[in-house]
Amino acid sequence: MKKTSILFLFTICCLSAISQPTNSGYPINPVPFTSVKVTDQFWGQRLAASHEVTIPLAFGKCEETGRYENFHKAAHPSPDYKVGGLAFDDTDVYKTIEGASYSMQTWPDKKLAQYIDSVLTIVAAAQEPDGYLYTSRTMNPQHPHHWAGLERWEKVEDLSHEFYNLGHLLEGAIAHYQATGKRNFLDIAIRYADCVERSIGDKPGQVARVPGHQIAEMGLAKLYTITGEKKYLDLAKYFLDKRGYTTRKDAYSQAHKPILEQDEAVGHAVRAGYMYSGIADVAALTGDTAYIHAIDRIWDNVVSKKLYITGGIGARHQGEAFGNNYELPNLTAYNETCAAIANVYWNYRLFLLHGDAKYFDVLERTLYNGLISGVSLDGGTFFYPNPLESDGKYKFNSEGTLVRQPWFGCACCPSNVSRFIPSLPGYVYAVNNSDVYVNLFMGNTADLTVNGKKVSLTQSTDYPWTGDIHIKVSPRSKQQFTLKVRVPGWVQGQPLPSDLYSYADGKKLNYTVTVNGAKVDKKLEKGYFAISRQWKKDDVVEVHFDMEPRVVKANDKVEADRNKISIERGPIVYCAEWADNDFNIFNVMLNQKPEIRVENKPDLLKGIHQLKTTVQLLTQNETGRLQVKDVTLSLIPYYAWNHRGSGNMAVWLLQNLNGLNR
Ligand code: FUB
Ligand code: ZN
Repeated sequence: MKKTSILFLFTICCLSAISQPTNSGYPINPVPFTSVKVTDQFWGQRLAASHEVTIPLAFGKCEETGRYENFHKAAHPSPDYKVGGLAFDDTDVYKTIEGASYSMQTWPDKKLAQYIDSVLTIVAAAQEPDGYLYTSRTMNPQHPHHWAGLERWEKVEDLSHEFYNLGHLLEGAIAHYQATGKRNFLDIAIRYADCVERSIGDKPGQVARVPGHQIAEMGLAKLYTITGEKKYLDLAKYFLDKRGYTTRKDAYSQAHKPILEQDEAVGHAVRAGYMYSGIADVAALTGDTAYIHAIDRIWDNVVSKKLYITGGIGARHQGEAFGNNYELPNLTAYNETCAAIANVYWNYRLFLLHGDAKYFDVLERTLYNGLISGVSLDGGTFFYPNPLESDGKYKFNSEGTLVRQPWFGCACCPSNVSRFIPSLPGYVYAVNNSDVYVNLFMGNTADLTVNGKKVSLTQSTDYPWTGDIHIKVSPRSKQQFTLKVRVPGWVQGQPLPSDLYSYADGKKLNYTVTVNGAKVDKKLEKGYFAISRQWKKDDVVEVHFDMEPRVVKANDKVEADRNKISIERGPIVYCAEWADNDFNIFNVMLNQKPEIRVENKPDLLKGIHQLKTTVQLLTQNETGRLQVKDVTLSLIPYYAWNHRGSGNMAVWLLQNLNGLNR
């Protein structure tokens, strides 16, 4: 038999061994990352950087920093081992394999696949006979990691991260299985999930525990969807239902009250974002509307009171946590990169539940700004916090460095970037019966199934620099369906679906849609331009969004942004940085009606559109008298800041003298 047919048979066997796969439970079906090939300039660069730099770097760091060694040690335990590092270091290995699995869809890579298999052999060897997989204990059970306690699960509600490790193990293993059809990672993950499922609960012999750090809920719900085994969904729901009823009862961990009573985003932002995502997954699969109401309420709170203009969440350094309502400081904004990723997960799931474009408005804002600011353009260095202002001196802690770093002692952000960026193709489209959603704009080719029939879509665009998008729609044969093109809030005059921010320049942007050259009447459904017709091969949809620089003001209740404005264009939030301006950007006053020019700079920061505007620069002469002169202020996309060293940077810029009094 030829090699290829052996592989084919093997793949089929692997796939068929999974019993009764179910769907995601969401009314709207994601179009998976395996069906979309990105051909885009903007995202193509990021995906290539992820493949060529981020993922090899993360694997290299896992090796160099002893993360693989931990699995080796767990395979051969010894009372002499001193358990160091962090109790969730195993997850960096799982997250990097997850990212590599997505990435290999775009760049099939036999060597990488073999490397992953060799890593998985080491991981499998570390698993205890009953499935328990936690190197921080197994390598030396008498002296486990000081966060773990002498008994399994003893400190899982505090800091042991045993369930957090399970969550990332499941996420990584399922992505690997979906991408490769191989079960070597999935089987490890199932064995650990079974171990937890047997141990946790209210039955005799079990212990009642919830995760100190959420994410297992998402992983378990996903495991249910691919295996059809209800016990995994039950465990995910148990973790949620039990929250607030065990010994853990604090806001840091969103356990201050039962989930159904929560209406404000509090505590550690990554924990929160993962929990809200897990709630959405479980609600979709169980039809529990009370859970949906809870996350809808919390989402309203975030979007109207706790979201940065960059889409970042988690204002406070202390506890890596949400602040109070309207507490959105700029210099000290924490905005962990992982929290931005969690915000994308959550908003994506709310879209899948409700089919409303407003969730993608939040997602897009986060994606293009506060998320990708967390990784350098070359994919090789990372930010942990993502502040909206810098004086080139303020540092959060050892991880809150002044320039992006290749890795951190706590490497959650680099490894999260490793897994998130290559998963991006999975966010572009979605399908619900005869509705096809176009949610993100980027060059790609995609194969969708609409009402059981194959439809190909080809997008080409220069987005986010222009608002022109060309979509070729090609069903195999003539087919009736509705193409729903998202009309972003920013083109409809609303930065976010709340009154937290508003445009302050009085401009009105326009947008048009044509099909095969003929204009289509505007018919917006939940923020989507809906085109229902009998589609035929090579139909062409042309979308145009006016893209102009916009002036944004924050709600007056946001003290940090009073008397200031920020500037954006399309989905991109801009900032002023020292490297483009040979004066102190904190001493400039923007005009009341700034005129902003757009300049295409293909050679700057991997190609950007720069914005320029005339501002008044305040200086003092030798006697201390104020002097005012007009200068040109240059702005760059916020995501691209800090590529030329550290120094002054600001997203919110002074527009009124009153701002100086604060
Ligand atoms: O606890 C695991 C990860 O470490 C969290 O998600 C991050 O915020 C960091 O604290
Ligand atoms: Zn992180």
